[in-house]
Amino acid sequence: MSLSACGSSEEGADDGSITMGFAQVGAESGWRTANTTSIQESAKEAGIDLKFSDAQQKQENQIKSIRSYIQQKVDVIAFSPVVETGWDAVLQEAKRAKIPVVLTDRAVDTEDTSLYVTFIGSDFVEEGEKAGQWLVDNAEASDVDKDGAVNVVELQGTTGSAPALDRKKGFEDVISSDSKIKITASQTGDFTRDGGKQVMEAFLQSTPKIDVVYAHNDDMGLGAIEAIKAAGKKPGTDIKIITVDAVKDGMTALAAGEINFIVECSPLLGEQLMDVAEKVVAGEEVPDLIVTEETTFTPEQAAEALPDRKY
Ligand code: GZL
Ligand code: ZN
Repeated sequence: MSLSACGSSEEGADDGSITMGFAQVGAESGWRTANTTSIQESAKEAGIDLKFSDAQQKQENQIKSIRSYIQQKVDVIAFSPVVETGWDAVLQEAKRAKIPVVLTDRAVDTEDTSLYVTFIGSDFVEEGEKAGQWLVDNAEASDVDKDGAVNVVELQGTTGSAPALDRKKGFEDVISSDSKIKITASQTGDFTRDGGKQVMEAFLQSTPKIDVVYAHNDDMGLGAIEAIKAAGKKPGTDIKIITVDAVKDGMTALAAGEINFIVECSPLLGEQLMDVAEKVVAGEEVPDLIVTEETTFTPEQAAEALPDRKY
């Protein structure tokens, strides 16, 4: 088999550059768009040949992409699993093909941790705890209704996804310390603005008194704001809103007082991913968990941070 000057044999580029196959969840939210940009730009900067796919939030599409990367014999596979379970078979295939797999953003729930090299992303339970702690610290008399309760409605992320499961867990763990705070309704809005709006419309119809919305991401919170306004109520005042992500549109609503508190979840994982990929392909040791640094924002802090926000 003759190799052309660049010798692009089927083993991917053999001119020392690395070929990565990345199977992205979709393009469901501002966070996801920023995450995709970070991955694509970082690959370019690192000189890594990136093959990229968008699964439109469907697990079977992500599995198909991973299988095609295995066929193409890429040097490394990376992906953000849309849900936690159902990955063992395809990850076994990658292992048999001796292609290392790096998880970014969302985790998988598997016994066999040899199926991936490392996980780069946030601690979603901690994000939920930060959201719950803000509510415990800031629930005030105006939020308590006549029967002494602070009624929370929850807009969950994608059913079965690590961020939805863990942000719920962290939030509930913390608010359980204050018997006044109750989650009176909880439903998935699938991390999209439209999903958040539709579920919030239903909550406003069915739930007598809503004091607080806890949305697992900014986009669903922004959808809830549309529904709250359409119902003639003031978001951030009549109904308090807590979200997670801190993307530009969320931070803008926060600075305007329509959202009360945002827990940051950084989408800028690209650089760390490319660094890990280079080490993994070179056979170097990498930590089996790389947690991203992130903070929280009040309206004042959002107003200050907005000018320099990259996404
Ligand atoms: C979190 C990420 C979530 C974001 C949502 O790391 O998986 O998915 O919070 C995105 O905005 O859709
Ligand atoms: Zn070559």
